[in-house]
Amino acid sequence: LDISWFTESMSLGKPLKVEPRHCLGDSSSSVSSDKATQETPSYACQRRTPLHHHNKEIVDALQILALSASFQGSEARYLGFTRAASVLKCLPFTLQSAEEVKDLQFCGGHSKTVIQEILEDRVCREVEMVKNSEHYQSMKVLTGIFGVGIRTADKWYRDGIRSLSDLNEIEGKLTGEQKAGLLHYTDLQQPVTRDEAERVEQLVKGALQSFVPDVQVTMTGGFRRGKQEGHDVDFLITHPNEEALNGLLRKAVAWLDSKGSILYHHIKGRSHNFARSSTMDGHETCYAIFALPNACPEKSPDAGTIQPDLDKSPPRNWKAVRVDLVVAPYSEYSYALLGWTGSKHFERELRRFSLQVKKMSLNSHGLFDIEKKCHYPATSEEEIFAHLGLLYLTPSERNA
Ligand code: DCT
Ligand code: MG
Repeated sequence: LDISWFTESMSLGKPLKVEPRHCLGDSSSSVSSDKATQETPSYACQRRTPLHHHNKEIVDALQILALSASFQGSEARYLGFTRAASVLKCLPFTLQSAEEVKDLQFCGGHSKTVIQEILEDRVCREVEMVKNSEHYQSMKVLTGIFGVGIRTADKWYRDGIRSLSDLNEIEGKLTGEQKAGLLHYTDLQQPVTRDEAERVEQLVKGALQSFVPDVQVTMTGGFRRGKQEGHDVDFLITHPNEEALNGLLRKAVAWLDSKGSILYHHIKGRSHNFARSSTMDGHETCYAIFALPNACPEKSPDAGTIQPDLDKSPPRNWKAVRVDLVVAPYSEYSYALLGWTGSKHFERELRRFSLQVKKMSLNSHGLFDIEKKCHYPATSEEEIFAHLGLLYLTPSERNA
């Protein structure tokens, strides 16, 4: 199978020979026509990755194995499966045979076995085993709690905790975040729809604008990449006048809280003394659980008639929704927007590319040239891609 047309489309219109440390946008890159299959760009930030693709079954399987590897603390295996899945998301056709991936980057070895099994048998035994394993199932439930990471969940697992009800035994040891996560577990397991995200946006904008009328609020994360559902709603807040941002997040959150819109919140202050060259993110951030009122409040049934079951609690007219609010100074806004749009794998690859290929450190505050020891200001995402010598990818092309 000649997949040069595919690799061309993946590599943003330019068939380029991938050298070690190759940078897609570089005009100096040499063109190779014979070894088209070596042309798959190494880094996900060099490929257009759409939201919808042609190999869902295989990608889902590889992502289950990636998740399972991360549950077992194997970063290398997590990355291996994630990279294979990410490359397949760019494939503009449905795979028919494992032969078709033989020269694709990251799709050899273990991943190829998985691809082959799914193509031949429709199922992969290893994936089925993982899905049925007690460790995977428990870790999925436990890491699904807001405030519980892999390390905590794994420690709990080793202490014999398997399910949410087992957590009653250690309730006193849970953090405030975890208690709130447990309390609203069922709601938070439900995906947030775009309609709900837009209603959260109205709430957030209303609160912020009551203090600063021309504050800029942008929905980021998966919704900005075109997803119709997400596990939370992410917002980025900025204003050309930095003074206007001082204390704004706390005031707006307190205002929402006073209206009963907040079930839980935790504000992480802005880190003033963090190294701008590090990959850490020091923006002021609020991690919250909102009580989002239902779109159409249900009318109380037959007001005035006697209710048969008076003990029944009234139907709830709200849903718990996870919300992240991030404040970025205007000068860092484009970097924060790029950093908070994701996907997670795309961001990871962008930072890896910056460091390995460009010797630059990228984070949500800026871009630092390690050799020249200077920062690159940017007023748009396009400028950041240009600083990195990459062709621009729209948010919907960053679903790596
Ligand atoms: N992010 C990142 N690295 C992380 C976590 C987050 O770069 N470890 C960035 C990328 C996405 C953005 O922050 C928002 O994070 P999530 O809400 O976790 O991701 P999402 O793509 O919005 O996913 P979902 O649609 O499920 O909310
Ligand atoms: Mg999100």
